[in-house]
Amino acid sequence: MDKNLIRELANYTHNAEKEKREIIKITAELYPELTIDDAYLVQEELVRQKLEEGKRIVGPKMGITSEAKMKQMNVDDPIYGYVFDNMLVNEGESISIDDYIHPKVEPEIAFILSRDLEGPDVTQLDVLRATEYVLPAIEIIDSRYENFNFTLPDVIADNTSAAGAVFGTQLKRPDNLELDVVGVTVSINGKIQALGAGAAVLEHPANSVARLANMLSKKGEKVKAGQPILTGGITEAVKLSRGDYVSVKYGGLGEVSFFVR
Ligand code: OOG
Ligand code: MG
Repeated sequence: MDKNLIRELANYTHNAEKEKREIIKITAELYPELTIDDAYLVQEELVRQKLEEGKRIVGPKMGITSEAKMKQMNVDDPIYGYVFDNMLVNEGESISIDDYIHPKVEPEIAFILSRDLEGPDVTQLDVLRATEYVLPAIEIIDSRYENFNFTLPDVIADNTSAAGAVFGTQLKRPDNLELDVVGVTVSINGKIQALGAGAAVLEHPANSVARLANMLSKKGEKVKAGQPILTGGITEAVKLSRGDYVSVKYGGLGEVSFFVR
């Protein structure tokens, strides 16, 4: 794909994010031929632009790793993107709904590795052996596309809807956890809106990290030690409104919460 076109498409989603406004998906009219490989080139350019603006990568995120997400978004393959430092929300604090377009939340289990993992043959066991901590997390997604309507290439070129992340403060060693049978509830103002178990994510959240390492290896990249890795929404995403108190509770992993003002 032509360098100018890559830049044009990266500007398209990046400007929408900065201006907090909805856009029509790229594949509707702008460039219907966009492939998944092209879309990752657009994402790379978007990441480059953000780094140039002085933002920092906090860690990678996997998306569309559960059946619930595949059904809700009508797409069917795991994808990856990046969480940046300006997206971080401290546990227990509040966000302003005005800083987003149409935000939703997803309950996710995050991993922190003690050593780098390089694909293409990383397994679940490799991930568990390399995991220093797991922690409860909430991802805030905010697709720049109208009505969250996109194809896989569109959402990849939009940094997989990344808009916020709340990492829990309770870090757990993975040794005594069975992450596939960890249950999770998502409550808004005390009422449960979604629930699931870790196994919803590729049968075990560690598989999501393995998949990420194996996907990144196609670009000669690896999953780095020390960065929190979001493994993907366990349940469907839940829409946010002003005045919401969002609380996500995990069996054995703790709880993460924040407010929407
Ligand atoms: C795309 C991002 C999906 C996840 O955890 O599945 C994602 C979207 O649904 O807008 O982050
Ligand atoms: Mg997510």
